[in-house]
Amino acid sequence: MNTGLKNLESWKNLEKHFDEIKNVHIKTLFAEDKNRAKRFTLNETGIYFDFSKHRITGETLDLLFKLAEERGVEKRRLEMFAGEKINVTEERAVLHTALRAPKGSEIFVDGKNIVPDIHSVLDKMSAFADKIRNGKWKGYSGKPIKNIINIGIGGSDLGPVMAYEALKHYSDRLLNFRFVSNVDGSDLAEAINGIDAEETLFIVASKTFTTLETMTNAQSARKWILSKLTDTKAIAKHFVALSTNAAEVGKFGIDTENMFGFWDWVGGRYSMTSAIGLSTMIAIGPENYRLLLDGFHQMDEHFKNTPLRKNIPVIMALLGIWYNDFFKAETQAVFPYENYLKRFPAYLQQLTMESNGKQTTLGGQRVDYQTGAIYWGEPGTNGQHSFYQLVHQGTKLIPVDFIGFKESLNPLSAHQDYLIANMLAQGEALAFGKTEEQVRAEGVAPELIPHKVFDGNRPSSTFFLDVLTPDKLGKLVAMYEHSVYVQGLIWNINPFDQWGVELGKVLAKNIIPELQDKNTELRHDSSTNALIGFYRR
Ligand code: G6Q
Repeated sequence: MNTGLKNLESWKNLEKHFDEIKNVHIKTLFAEDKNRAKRFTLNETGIYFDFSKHRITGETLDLLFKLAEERGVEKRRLEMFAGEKINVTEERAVLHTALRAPKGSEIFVDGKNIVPDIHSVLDKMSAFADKIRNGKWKGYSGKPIKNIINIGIGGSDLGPVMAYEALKHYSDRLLNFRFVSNVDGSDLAEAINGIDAEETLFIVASKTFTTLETMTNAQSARKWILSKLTDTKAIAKHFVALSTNAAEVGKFGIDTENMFGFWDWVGGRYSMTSAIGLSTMIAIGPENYRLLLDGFHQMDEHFKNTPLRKNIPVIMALLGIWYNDFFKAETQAVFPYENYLKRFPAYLQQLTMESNGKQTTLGGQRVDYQTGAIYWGEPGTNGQHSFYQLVHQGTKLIPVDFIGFKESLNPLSAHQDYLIANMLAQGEALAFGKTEEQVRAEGVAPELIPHKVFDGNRPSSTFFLDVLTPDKLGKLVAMYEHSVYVQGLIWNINPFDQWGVELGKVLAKNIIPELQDKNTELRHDSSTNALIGFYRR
């Protein structure tokens, strides 16, 4: 089926251009242009973004920007900020950017300015976070809270865990944070192991408040609290909810006074700056949390107002299209050289893959091109001692995002120099490689020469920042959020729905009673029937 993307003039020109450039080596591109690094670097909002080590020329970028223009990116980015219902399959506005809009801004949904409500939730969160942090909020038996356990999954878990880990340096070390997501009982069991119920607060984070995993964990947590504190009045002191569903929160027994709300125009994986960020706020304090929001907002403004050619998320998105759709690269690696960002790749996996892992255009046609790449990654130097081998000498083309910071939050002798030297060396090695001649000149035995050759020509972006602060984290997350949106615009898909997660949930609901009642007749395929039989026995 022809969806029209490939008929665009810019797309056709990109195809032709790809044929001309596909075998050109990054080394040649650098040799031909002494100004290349400068030409292909931006320094915006405190992010130094070097995209010179890519298999692109000025012409490639011109054509990619043309593609973005033909797809209406300039105008359509504004539709998101204006609250248009761009999530067409769910008929919703997409306004995570409003969550970090400064007080006094005006953003309308169905004729109502939503900014005052956003700030009143933020104020309520701040007051609550302060009470936990200064010990004024007491558990049922009068002890202050020491343990905070966030129960949530997907978008109600990955943002909070990632942000907690990323900003641990700024967190109150007298508080102990844990995150429970998996319906596997071991997750909750380990989270409550060895801690005192009297000092524990559960944050039940669920937009819908109906998610099987979260509700199952929350019910078991409730039983645990009651097994220790016996009185149901204890629930009000040990449970708060982050949700859009007040009715279900009430049914669970949580006082809606202790509920922090958000709205249907916040998608799960875009919700870390909504009430879902409560655990982050308790950890780092309201002031630092405001800095985090401010960082997000600065990147929102950059994306919204900056011409495409100077726009970091737009360029990232277009480079992704270039590799995904022309070079047919299947994956995109993200390697942070900052240990606190160890959960950042996992967070990005949901953001990118749940958003752009789509096969249907906005108009309902099957796409006739590749959409979202597989995102993966680990902190840098650890990766070097495991999978980088494949990135350097394997048979697959893997574009890489390196993320590093000049300053360490824990300066220890020469650690930071070693860390950053490694990041820079990896980008250099990937791009420039090592030729047969160079290997031979080193006196390597002839039979080993082919094993020691590095072809290079492996592309990477480097994002270099000064130091990991809350606002820098906000900028980095928003940068990826917006690049995901731009890719969605180019592919004409909806990055804001997630129908692909439904089928498995429905089938699991059918299987649960079959596991519990051994006498029900099984009507699945022979493989599923046999597996259920094995479990039953
Ligand atoms: C994210 C998805 C999904 C969602 C979880 C949790 O965009 O919608 O990951 O966040 O399924 O949903 P609840 O917050 O409703 O429990």
